[in-house]
Amino acid sequence: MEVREENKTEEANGSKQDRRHRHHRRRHRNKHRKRTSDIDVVIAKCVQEIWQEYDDDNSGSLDKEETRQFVKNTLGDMDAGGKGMSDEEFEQCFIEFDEDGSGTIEKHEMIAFIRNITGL
Ligand SMILES: [Ca+2]
Repeated sequence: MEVREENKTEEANGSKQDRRHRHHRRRHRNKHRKRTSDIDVVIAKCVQEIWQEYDDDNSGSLDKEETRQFVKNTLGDMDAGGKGMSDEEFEQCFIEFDEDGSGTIEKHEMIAFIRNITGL
């Protein structure tokens, strides 16, 4: 919508060549900016939803039991065998989550973890 309106304005002004050049540059910039912010927005929204569902005591971070529920419900579904995750596997997973070893998962640790497993 916004881009279309800008194009219209540019068609009224400037030479054909100028217009094409400017248009190309702007598209390139927009593409880059959009890609970065889209991922941030999606991950932030994802973390928001996780916290709404799993941060039962609204502490702002997930303790081990809250994280266990999240891992069981979310990552457990990805397990092709459907047998879920063993306690040992969960402990390993929690250590990876809890970067600073505080015993709770903060939002930035969840964001880092999501980026890590999705490769974003
Ligand atoms: Ca932590």
